[in-house]
Amino acid sequence: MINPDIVRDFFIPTLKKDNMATSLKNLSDYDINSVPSANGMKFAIVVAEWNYEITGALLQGAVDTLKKHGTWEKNILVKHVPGTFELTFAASAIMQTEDVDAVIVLGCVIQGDTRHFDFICQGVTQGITDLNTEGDIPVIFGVLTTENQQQALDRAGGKHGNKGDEAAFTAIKMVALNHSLTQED
Ligand code: DLZ
Repeated sequence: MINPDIVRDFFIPTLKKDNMATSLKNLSDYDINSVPSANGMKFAIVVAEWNYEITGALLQGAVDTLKKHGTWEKNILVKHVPGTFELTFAASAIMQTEDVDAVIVLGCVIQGDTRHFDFICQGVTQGITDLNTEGDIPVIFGVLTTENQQQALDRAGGKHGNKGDEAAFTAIKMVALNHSLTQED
């Protein structure tokens, strides 16, 4: 028997209707009423220090959005790591040691002259995917992978909004989903 609450959760779109094409997307433009209350939820945010003018802005967006939806500041744990590649280890360690409902990882990889970009992107994407497959709590992927700095700025509080906001409301929705599936009434 399908639980109608779960079905309803799945079908409330958060991103606005005309906001699906990546090139047009404003990552901060979402239906606020589609996001459940985050009151009582606990989050960890891991932030890469590489490109910190970008990732610091993502962090600000994520914290503001979590708080806007009712997360208490004392329930937001923030940890920094040197680069995006280290996000997987930190998220994994937090999952094993901290009492949180979700982990958000924030990073920014900007394409350079070598293939390093590809390896970092591939490594972190697979690493976070593995954590989501194997762990009990969601790990939200707030990593920008851009061709240049301007594209990153556009998505860190610029013309395409802030991917930190998107990561935060995604985290809240995933925690609500996880609780609806795992917690008894
Ligand atoms: C080495 C490196 C390079 C070239 N570029 C980036 C980047 O654009 N964004 C980022 O977050 N990190 C970068 N790094 C650092 C790696 O993520 C990692 O910290 C090092 O390879 C050490 O493991």
